[in-house]
Amino acid sequence: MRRAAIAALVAGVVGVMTFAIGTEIAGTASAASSPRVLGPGLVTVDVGIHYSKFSFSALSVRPGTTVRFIVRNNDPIHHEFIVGDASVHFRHEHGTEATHPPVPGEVSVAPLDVGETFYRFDRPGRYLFACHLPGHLAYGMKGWVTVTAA
Ligand SMILES: [Cu+2]
Repeated sequence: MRRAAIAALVAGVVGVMTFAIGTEIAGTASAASSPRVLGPGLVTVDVGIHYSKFSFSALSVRPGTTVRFIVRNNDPIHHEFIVGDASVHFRHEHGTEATHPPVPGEVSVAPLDVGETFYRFDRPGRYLFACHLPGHLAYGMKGWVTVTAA
């Protein structure tokens, strides 16, 4: 059962790798805002990963919120969690960094491991979070953090 699930997961990821990636970064996909708005100040958010999907796709915070993202990778493959503005995502989608040192908002998580990263949201707007390993963003490993107006 577990082997079959893993095989399906791998097949799914490979299946989407042929799609052009990168075009989604400027996407205008609307994500429903979470009814709960977090912050300001320091808040901790649990981010689960299973079958190459994040456990949620929308998060709302107030300006001046530092989020501690606890990223739990429940898959048998590597993933990463990258949050930031469009330039951050462009760099990662087209870049060559295989893993990420402790830059705020960027963390690589080994199979079945847990990682964490902090990111401070100040300016109102929408900030993409995504996994930029090959094919993962196109497969749907993304979501949005909405920073509400002050
Ligand atoms: Cu991934």
